[in-house]
Amino acid sequence: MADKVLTKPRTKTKTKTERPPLWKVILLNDDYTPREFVVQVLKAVFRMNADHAYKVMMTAHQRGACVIAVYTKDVADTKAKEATELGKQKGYPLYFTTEKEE
Ligand code: TYC
Repeated sequence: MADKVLTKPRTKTKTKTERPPLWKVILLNDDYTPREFVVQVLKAVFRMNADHAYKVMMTAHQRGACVIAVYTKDVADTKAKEATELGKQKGYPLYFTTEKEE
């Protein structure tokens, strides 16, 4: 083949130092969701033990909001949606949101 183009295999390796941005999942306080239910959701969706879940719930209760954990965007969105949905199923206004970590 006269027009065949020969290319040399790449030998240089690129050094990747950038990590994917992380997203915070934030629990917001409300006046209606029972404390025990918030603890249950934190344990189920965010794999917290009882002690940690209680502390996070109380922080949101007293300060209005609490950062729960950081994940890649997909995981953060999915978990926030799932946890909010659990409250919704019970008729509670429990709300989880996400925010990009700077
Ligand atoms: N404030 C709620 C109550 O007094 C409990 C609660 C805590 C709700 C934290 C949401 O993110 C929350 N029953």
